[in-house]
Amino acid sequence: MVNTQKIITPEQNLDRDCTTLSRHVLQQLQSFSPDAQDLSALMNRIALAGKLIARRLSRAGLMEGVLGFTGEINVQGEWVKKLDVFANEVFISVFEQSGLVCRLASEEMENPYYIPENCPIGRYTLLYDPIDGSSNVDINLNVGSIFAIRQQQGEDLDGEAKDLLQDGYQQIAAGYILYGPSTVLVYSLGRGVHSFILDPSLGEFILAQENIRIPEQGSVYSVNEGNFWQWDESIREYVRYVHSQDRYTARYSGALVGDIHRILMQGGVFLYPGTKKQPNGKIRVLYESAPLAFLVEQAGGKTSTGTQNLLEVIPEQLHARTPLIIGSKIDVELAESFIKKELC
Ligand code: FDP
Repeated sequence: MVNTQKIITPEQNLDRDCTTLSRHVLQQLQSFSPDAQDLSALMNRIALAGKLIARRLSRAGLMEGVLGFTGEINVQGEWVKKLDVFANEVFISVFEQSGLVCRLASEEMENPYYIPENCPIGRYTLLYDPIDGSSNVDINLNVGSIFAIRQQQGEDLDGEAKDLLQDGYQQIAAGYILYGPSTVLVYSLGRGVHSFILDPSLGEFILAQENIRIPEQGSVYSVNEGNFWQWDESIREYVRYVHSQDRYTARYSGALVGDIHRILMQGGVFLYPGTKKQPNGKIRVLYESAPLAFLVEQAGGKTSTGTQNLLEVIPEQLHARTPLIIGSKIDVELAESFIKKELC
């Protein structure tokens, strides 16, 4: 009789090496020190927020209170969506009683949110955009969350969080969660960029790709051309040039995280330049451009305001904005060259 029973080795038991996010953080830091444990726990909490938001999004349209507007206008002067409020509160609730974070600052809140019970021990501040690309929510397209972790400096006794008004090099970690066909978490601790995919059956983010490198040059340019006549002539010149080149194609999803994810994987450039009405553009320094610049630079890409490296930008206030050019080195330099030419 032929023995058809297969011998399954431990490796074959698993589809792949199931490295979880918390294990990966400890591996990255090569340490089990209290600081490493804290960062691992912090990333775990951010992942938990991502899972809760992904679950809510997957039920959009099936349950009350997910879609549509609240009827309020936020500190940015934008209409608030119900999901913005939900996601903002999710990040707060996962950090309450965590002992990890003393302050959270978000695009949705005028002032930082303090968690006094964490303060004697929580030395970290979480900065986040709970839902990036909100206009996509009601039509079932991708959205994201963006986050950065900074060390609290000083006691912030006046509650003004002035220590946050520093450049992007002060970030200890940064990343985003992309809620698309699958939920993907991409992060960096300043030691390369790594991506994880949420396995819904396990409820865990599992390592997908380590040390992601952004191609030096790509074929995608991503910009809202609806603003064409609102831009400076230099940006218009750049876009006309791009139109004249066979090698470029346009992609713009309406959610920065989705467009950046494409560029991180395949190369290209994303731009949100200033406009006549908003000379600094739309993208917030602390919650969007600095965290994404941290990732893109770690992946070997380039970031710019047009005249300055994005990580060097020091915001004048918590909700400051900056023009954004970010992506593959050669593509960013090309866009920059049009701006610098006009300045000469
Ligand atoms: P949203 O305001 O919908 O949250 O920075 C926010 C952002 O979306 C980006 O995600 C997106 O790329 C951009 O704004 C879309 O704005 P425009 O409609 O002005 O292009």
